[in-house]
Amino acid sequence: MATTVIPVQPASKPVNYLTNGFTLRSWLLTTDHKRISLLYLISVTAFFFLGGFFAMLIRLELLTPQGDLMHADSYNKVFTAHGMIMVFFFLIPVVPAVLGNFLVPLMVGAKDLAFPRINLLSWYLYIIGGLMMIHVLLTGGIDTGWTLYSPFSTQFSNTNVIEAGLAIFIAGFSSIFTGLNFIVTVHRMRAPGLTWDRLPLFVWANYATSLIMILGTPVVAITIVMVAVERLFHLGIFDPKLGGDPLLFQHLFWFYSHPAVYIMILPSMGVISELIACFSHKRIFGYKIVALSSIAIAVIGFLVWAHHMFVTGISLYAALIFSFITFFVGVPSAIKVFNWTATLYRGSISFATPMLYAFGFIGLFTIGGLTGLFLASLGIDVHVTDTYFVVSHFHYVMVGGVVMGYLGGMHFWWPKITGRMYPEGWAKLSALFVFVGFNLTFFPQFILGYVGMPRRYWQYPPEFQVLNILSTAGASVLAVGYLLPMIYFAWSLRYGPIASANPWGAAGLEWKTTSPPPTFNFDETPVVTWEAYNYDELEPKDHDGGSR
Ligand code: HEM
Ligand SMILES: [Cu+2]
Repeated sequence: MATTVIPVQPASKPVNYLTNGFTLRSWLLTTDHKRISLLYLISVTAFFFLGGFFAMLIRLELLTPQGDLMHADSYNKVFTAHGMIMVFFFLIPVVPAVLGNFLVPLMVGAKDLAFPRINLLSWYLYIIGGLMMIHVLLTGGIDTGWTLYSPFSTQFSNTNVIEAGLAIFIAGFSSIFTGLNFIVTVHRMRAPGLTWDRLPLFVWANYATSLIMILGTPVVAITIVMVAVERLFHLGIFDPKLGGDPLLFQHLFWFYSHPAVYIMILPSMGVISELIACFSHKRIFGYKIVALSSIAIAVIGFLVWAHHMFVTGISLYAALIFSFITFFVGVPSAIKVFNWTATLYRGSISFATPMLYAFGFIGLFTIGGLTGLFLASLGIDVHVTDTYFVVSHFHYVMVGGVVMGYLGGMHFWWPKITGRMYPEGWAKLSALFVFVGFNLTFFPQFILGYVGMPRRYWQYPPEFQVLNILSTAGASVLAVGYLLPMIYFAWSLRYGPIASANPWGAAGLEWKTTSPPPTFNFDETPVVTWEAYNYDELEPKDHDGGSR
């Protein structure tokens, strides 16, 4: 009698987005948003450490008042390299392109972003821009500062301004495409039942960021083209001798670059909302107003650019008005901070590493934001503009804010991204290093600026030395804090405990699929019938992660 024998399949590991093809080709030509996110993760991290290398050169130079590590020219090139790399190749892409790319489709319950190929194109544009920037550095560097101020950049600098500009221009398109992709995805691809008022705050934040990316980035792109055109053809755009106006450059530049600081911070704020909700096991207090405050920031951010120009000779009335409006941009940020604090109130708080970063964020961002209000006050700004006070302000928001949010998010979603837990003890230690190192680096700079140390000088009077030494010492501690996660994250890829689908007991669609997720994210389209952060209905976990 014939019996059909059904061959027994050897137990194979389930296919997920990581195991779905191992060739270089399957990575470099992927259209999977999760793989593209990892491509960004690797490249953005490389730029972070390159920018960090230049930061350490700056801090070493400033250890002594005489400036004996390098010449003035090299110093100009070093701080320009630091600023351009950190702003355009790290801070702007880091959270949207790494975490946003990974999470936005998962959080809205979609299979991928709306335009997967454009997503891949974005990464290539970023890489092309980045390689051009590196080429500039290898062939003599550029000395204009990251702001490229005219007339220096257009008439006097002998360095490669055009290629550096082109690098930024191309990276800008990467940013525009990412923004477009997010906007269309959020509008068109939400899972059934996922209404706007159920959307996770991280998605809201990326949505608002995308609006700024699309509306603002073309302005800086055009400005850079104008710089190139003026250098190449000597047209009078910014040069007064030819009928141009150097202030026009600053207006155009800051019309993008002020909103751009919110491109950097908003996604991190979104991360913080997710962390605070999860680790205090509560719905975010005032969910709606926190969501709308992202949009408010995006809108008001476009109205205040000239607060970077108080001492350029703009009319006193213009300065007064810009000073006045600048105070309003603090309001939505303050709303977020207040509402996070209110969420913590009576929450069942756990102190896992991501939450430590969230606390760090709140503290440092608050200092950064409040000193922003000092700078918004006309009289104070005239005193401290172009000093280390400003340097400290923006590092508190951009490093204290953006990087804290990013690291918090990386720890939180690491199990989702890799399927492994990181070692909690090491992570807490490095969070401590980051926080202490950060404050030791940048707090002295407030005082330095207040007592009159100008930024971008390579020498200084000896009385400023003690504070500079403190700052350099802090930078070394901070560097250790940033290197440690590299090591233990890499370690955890092999040795970390296997993570369950939802190791933190978190709400949100991304936790409803496996860790790491399958290629198309969900086996069947999820249907949402609950509010965001429905923590009341979820079992609390004791939040040490791991699989139980
Ligand atoms: C709370 C709201 C904020 C206010 C009121 C504010 C205000 C200001 C003002 C008035 C200046 C100009 C200072 C000067 O040049 O003399 C400034 C500089 C700066 N701010 Fe803020 N700021 C705020 C938040 C932020 C955030 C969130 C970021 C970044 C994530 C940021 C990044 C910067 C940068 C990069 C500069 C200096 C740019 C340069 O000259 O190189 N600020 N801020
Ligand atoms: Cu600004």
